[in-house]
Amino acid sequence: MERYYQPEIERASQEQIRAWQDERLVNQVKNVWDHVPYYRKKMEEKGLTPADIKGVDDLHKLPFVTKADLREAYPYGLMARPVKDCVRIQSTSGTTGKRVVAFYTQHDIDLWEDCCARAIVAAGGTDEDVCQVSYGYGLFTGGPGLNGGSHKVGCLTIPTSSGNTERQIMFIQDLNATILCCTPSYAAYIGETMKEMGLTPDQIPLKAGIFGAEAWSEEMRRDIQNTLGIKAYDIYGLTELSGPGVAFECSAQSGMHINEDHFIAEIIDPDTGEVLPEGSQGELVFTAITKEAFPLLRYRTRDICVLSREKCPCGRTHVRMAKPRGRTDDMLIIRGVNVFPSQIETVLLNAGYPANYQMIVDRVRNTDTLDVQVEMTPEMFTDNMGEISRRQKELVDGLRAMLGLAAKVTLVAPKSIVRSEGKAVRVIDRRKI
Ligand code: DLL
Repeated sequence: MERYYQPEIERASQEQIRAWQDERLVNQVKNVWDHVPYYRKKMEEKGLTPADIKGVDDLHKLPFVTKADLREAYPYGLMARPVKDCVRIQSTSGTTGKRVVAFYTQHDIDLWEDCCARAIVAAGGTDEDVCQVSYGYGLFTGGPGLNGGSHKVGCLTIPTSSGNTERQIMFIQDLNATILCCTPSYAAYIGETMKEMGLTPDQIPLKAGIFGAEAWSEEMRRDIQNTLGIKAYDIYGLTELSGPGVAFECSAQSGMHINEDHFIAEIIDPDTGEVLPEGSQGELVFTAITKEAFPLLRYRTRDICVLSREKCPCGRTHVRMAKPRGRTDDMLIIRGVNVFPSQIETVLLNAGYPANYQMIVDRVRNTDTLDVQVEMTPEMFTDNMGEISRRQKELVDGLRAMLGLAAKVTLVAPKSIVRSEGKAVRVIDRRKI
C-alpha cells in the first residue's frame, strides 16, 4: 500500500493546489516587493507592481532570475529577511564561478525537511527503517537535507557523509541499513566495492535507494538496482531552492512529483524565454512560494526537462517532471551536434559497460573532437588487441547511431577512471582551458 508523509497535501485536488499557489504567489510577490530592492527594481523596469500579479496566470509577466543575478547579488542581495532571522546557510560548489549562498530561517528548514521526508516515505521509508545518508554533509545540501527528512520520518539515521566506502559497507551490514541516500555514481561505486568484497545482493539489507544531485539514465538505475538488490528512486533539487526534495519519485518510478505547494514549475524555451505548453521539452523554471529568507521568483535552473500532469498510479496529484536530460550548460556542441553525457551513458550501459566513463572534448586544427574513454569490466579485460578494437568499433557505431556523430572510443583498464563519491565529473572540455 502506498504511504504518504503529508497525505492531505500530496493527494490534494488540482484545484486545491492551484488555490494554494495563487494565494502564496500573491503574498510572495508582495513580500519581495517590500523587502528585496532587487526585485522591486526589476519589476519596476517592466512597469509592474504587486497588484499586477493576481495568481499563477500572471506569473509569466514577472522577470526571470538567473544564476548570474545570484552571483551579482552575492552574498546578501536577494535576502528577504534580516540575517538575525536566519539560522543556516548552504552553498553550491562554485566550480563554474562564484559560489551561490542560500539562507534559511528555521521555518525554511522545517519545510525543506518535510519535502525530503515526503521523498523518504515515497520510497517506502517508515520509523522502522535505518537510513544511511552518504551524501556529503557541510555546505552541500544533500547530507543535511536527507538527514533532516530522515529524522522527521523517524528512521534511525546514519550520517556517514560520503567517502570511506568500506566503512559505508560495514555500517550498512552491521546496522542493517535499509535505505541508502547518495549520488547515483556513488551508489554504483558502493555496489562495485560490495561485489569485490564477495557480497551478493541478498546479503545486503538495503531495500531502497534515494539517488539524485546529478543526471543518471534508466540503464544506470537498472544496474544499481541489480547490484544492490534494491528499488532505486530519483530525487531532484537545487541549493537555490533549498536543496534535495524539490521533486521526488514514488513507487511508479516514472517521473518525479514536484512539491507544488512550495514550488511553481514552468517550462520555457531557453532561447526565447517563452512559456511552452505542457508536454514540451524545455528549461525548467521555478518560483519558490513559501520560502522566507531566500525566495526566488522564476529562477532559471538550466535543467532540460518535460512536465506531465497525467494521473499517477501512486495517488499523488502533484505534477511530475521527467528525469532531467541534462543541463543547458553541460550540453556539449560538438561539430554543431548537441550532445548530452546521458546519451553516451545509455549507449555504454546498454552494451554492458559500467558507468565509468569520461568524455574528453578538444579542438584539433579547428575541428572539435570527442574521445570517450570507457572502462572495461574485469571480465572483459584482455590484452588481445583484435578483441579490443572489435569492441571499440562496436561502441563507435553505437554512438554514431545515437548521436549522428563520429566519436573516438578508447577502452581503458578496469579501475583507471577515478571513482566519484559525490557528483561525477563526466566531461573534460579542453576547448575551454
Ligand atoms: O544537487 C541538491 C540535491 C542533493 C539534489 C541531493 C538531490 C539529491 P546543487 O548542488 O545546487 O543541488 O545542484 C543542482 O543538480 O540544477 C541539476 O542540474 C542537478 N540535479 C539535481 N538533482 C538531479 C536529478 C543538489 N535527480 C543541480 N537528476 C540541478 C538530474 C539533478 N540532475
